[in-house]
Amino acid sequence: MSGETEHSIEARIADADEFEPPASFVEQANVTDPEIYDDFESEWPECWEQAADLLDWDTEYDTVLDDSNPPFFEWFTGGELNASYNALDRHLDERGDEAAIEWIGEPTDEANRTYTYRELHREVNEFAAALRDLGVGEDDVVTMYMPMVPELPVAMLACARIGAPHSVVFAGFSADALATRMNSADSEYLVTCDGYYRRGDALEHKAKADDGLGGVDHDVTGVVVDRLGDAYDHPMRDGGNGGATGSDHDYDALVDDHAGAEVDPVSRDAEDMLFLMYTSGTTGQPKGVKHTTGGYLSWVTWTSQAVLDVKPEDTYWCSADIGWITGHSYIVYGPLSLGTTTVMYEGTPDYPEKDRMWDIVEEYETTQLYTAPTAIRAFMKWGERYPAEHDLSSLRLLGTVGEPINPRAWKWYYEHVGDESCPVVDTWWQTETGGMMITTLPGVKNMKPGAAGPPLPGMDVNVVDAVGDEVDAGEAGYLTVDKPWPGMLRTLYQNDERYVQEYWAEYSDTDSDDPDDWTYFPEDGAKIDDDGYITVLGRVDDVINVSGHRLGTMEIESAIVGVEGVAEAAVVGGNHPVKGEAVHAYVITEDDAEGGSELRGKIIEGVEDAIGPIARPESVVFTPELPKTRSGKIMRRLLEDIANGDDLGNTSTLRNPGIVEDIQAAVDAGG
Ligand code: 6R9
Repeated sequence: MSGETEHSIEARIADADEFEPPASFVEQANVTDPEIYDDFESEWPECWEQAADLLDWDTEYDTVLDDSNPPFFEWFTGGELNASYNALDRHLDERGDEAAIEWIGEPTDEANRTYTYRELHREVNEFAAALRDLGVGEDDVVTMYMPMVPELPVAMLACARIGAPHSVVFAGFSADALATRMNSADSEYLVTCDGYYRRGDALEHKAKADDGLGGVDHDVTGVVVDRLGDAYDHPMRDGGNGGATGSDHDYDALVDDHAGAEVDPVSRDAEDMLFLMYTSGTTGQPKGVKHTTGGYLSWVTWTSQAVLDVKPEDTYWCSADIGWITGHSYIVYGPLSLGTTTVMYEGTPDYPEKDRMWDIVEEYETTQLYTAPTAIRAFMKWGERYPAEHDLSSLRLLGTVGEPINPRAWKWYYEHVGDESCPVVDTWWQTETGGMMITTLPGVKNMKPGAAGPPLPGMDVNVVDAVGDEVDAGEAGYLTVDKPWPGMLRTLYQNDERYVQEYWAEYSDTDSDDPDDWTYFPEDGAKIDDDGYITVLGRVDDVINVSGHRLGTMEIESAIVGVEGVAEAAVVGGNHPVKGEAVHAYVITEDDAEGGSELRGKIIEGVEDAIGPIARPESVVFTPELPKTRSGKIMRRLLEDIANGDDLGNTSTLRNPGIVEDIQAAVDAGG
């Protein structure tokens, strides 16, 4: 590149719409053979034996795919295995003294914690023994309401060891959200934490957990991790707590009491539940997505290897929170199954300075970084000098997940973080899919900023119109998946009917028992180009994606109408330069009362209490009416246009066309 000025490099990157994988990456990549696409297609579904072969099975499976009862597909049936054995025990001989987890707390003056595979194995065994003593049996759902502390993966793997499914609730969710999820799963055990650090403050989490337990309708045995020490003298329950009676136990004391204990990993049927993860959908009730042991673990292990190029000697970093599916699949299960070192960071990217991420990459010589577009847009805003101050040459691959990434942010990441020598994988997937579905295989395919890429090998993904016919290249349509895959959700917890309704009814012949008549609908819009690269356009249901976090408009609306003085509310997502989308609320007051700053404050508080600070509305606009169609449906599309400052187009089909201008005027006047 000699002679090329800084400016012209930028211009070249800005103009390019396709990038070849860097040769230095391809030379060493886990997957480099382009034939893999044709091979997987012709060998489907047996191609997925390759994924299952990455695991150790106690009993070999006899059938790769049982599709006799669609859409209740089953994978690797007859097989038995244990997820904690695959993540830990099998690495002990060769990698026992290598780091499994590098945990970095937010305060910079605190010692970081390294868990070797042997140490992690020991603590998982001890905690598994403790859980059993507390009464946890196979198939009992254990809830975890924990921030990014190492005891979270320990608890997940301890549950997996004894065959107890876990249900992790994001620590930023509210007490109410915890109660809803524990009630829905009939979960009688809660592992939680006294608190954690956020931008220098010690946040008191335990009081919030107790608040949540007040809304749980059965007894709950608790375990509390002491993260903050003297900084927070946290309450411990002893007997009563409103709704849920029960007592709390100190995590460290339990582990000490079981020092040296060994617990044989329970052989789980491939189709046994590994965990539940609640996620937002169209209705107010969160959906309990069920993932299984064999299919899920195969899927996240295979994709970690093929897409994230994980190797045992790597120091791999996914900066998601384990409270979301990305952390489950790509901080815990995928990387540990491959025996690599996985990094866990407690805090935010801008504490104490805006270079914290780069500081960590440099210090730990991180080889991969997998993060969200919202973070990349924030890095861009802060400026290129922060990554430039650090040696990031250890990085080999970059990844993004959670929302569409705009080409400008993609290129910034590629240039300023990856130094043009790391492929960027833009990975499309969902809580329900378990792991990645659409993205480039980084050692094989060219990258096109803005497009996630072609479907992974073995995937049958299409972009169709409203009646299911494939749309032409370049046209917007709906994403569909026509063949099952091992990592797919199996059902919604105790609600098979809703599972069929939510994901299959739209494009399937639901009376048919021919698997070819069944199509999975992820509720995303998309378009496809002539090379089969898919650009995902975003949700087509009532889900808002704020900083890569899925929020249901109905959940937010019901929180708002729960506030005294509110009669009706509509919530939409508007564009936001950093968060991707932001929440905008349009509210009708009771008795035509004037909405003022006091009510606005209560509405914001109501949303934070019901869901969490991530759902906090960016704007609250009071209006005497909402725009409605003649049949009485709220025209959210128009409210979105208002939120985005777009032209309003045709409003004549409204029952109350004048209202749109009134709302617009209210917005212009500052709400
Ligand atoms: C893994 C995860 C799923 C929704 C999904 C889509 C959006 C995720 C994306 C993407 C465009 C990508 N999404 N990855 N959109 N490009 N690379 O995020 O799961 O929290 O369930 O969200 O996120 O809209 O339907 P989840």
